[in-house]
Amino acid sequence: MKKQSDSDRPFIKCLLLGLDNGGKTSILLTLRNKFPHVIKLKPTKRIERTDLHVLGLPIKIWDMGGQKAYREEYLARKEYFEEVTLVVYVIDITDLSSFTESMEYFEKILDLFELLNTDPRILAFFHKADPDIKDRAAILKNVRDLKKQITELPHALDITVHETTILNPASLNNIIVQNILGLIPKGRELQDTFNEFMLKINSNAAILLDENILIIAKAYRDEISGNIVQTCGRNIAIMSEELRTDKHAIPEKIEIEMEGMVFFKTLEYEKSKFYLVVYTKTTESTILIDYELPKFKEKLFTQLSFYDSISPS
Ligand SMILES: Nc1nc2c(ncn2[C@@H]2O[C@H](COP(=O)(O)OP(=O)(O)O)[C@@H](O)[C@H]2O)c(=O)[nH]1
Ligand SMILES: [Mg+2]
Repeated sequence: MKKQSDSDRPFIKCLLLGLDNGGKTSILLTLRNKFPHVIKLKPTKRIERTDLHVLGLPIKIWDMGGQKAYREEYLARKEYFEEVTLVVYVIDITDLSSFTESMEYFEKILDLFELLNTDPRILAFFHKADPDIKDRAAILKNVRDLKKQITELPHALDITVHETTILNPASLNNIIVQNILGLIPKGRELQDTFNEFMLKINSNAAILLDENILIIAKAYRDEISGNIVQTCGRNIAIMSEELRTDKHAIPEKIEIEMEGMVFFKTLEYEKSKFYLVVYTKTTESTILIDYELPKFKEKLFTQLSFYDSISPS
């Protein structure tokens, strides 16, 4: 295993932890924009690593098995937990019988971080919160109980809770990427530029995707508009990528009428591509977008030209 000190480039180390069968590998595949529900998964043996790039910064995600024997091995080897920036702890909210064991493991992990004096950002994923079951009384009760147990953990570490499902890949991507972007200066600057653009174009929601279809900036006026722009944006971007791979014509701009308008535009910058998706309910916005887009592009590309100077804060 290559240690962080062997590498001269900065990177972010992210651990995916939790009991086996919780959904870790499925989450990882979703991040790679594969479709996990059509793949039969085998239990992860030991550790599987995936590299993502967010704004040019390598993100190394380690999927840490989850079977009992492996869990004990990880806990015995502190180096796994060293220099970790982000931890995603996955709990299957449909499996009440696993809660006690899962919370015990979670607590041991938090103990280790305290012992190592590291302070990673910690996300608890209440996973398998599929739309058709998440409002059932039994699931709501599970969520309440787990939240209570998490707030009662004897740790100073800040843990944020997210209900997740692989049936909503846009939201999964968003949670992870936003947390990573929040940790790097370039990510925060980009978000500021995007907020400014959003104010000027007076729209309901807008996102900027990179070519891996990860949301690298977003601004919503309300949650429904946010969901519309994410769902449309992700799927049109996938369509566009597939057309490109098959060497068909690539749409430069797409418009969809939908209680308003969704605009999808490809922005090319040197060898990279970005996708801008905007949802708006006023015709005034469409004029504003045309007017503001060149200025926004210029500012965005100036910021992105400092790729190499990105480093974790
Ligand atoms: N209903 C539902 N099933 C899921 C979800 N995520 C994963 N699964 C299923 O849960 C099982 C275990 O998933 P896997 O990713 O192998 O878990 P891991 O052991 O933590 O890596 C598989 O059958 C997945 O298809 C989800 O969001 N909803
Ligand atoms: Mg697995």
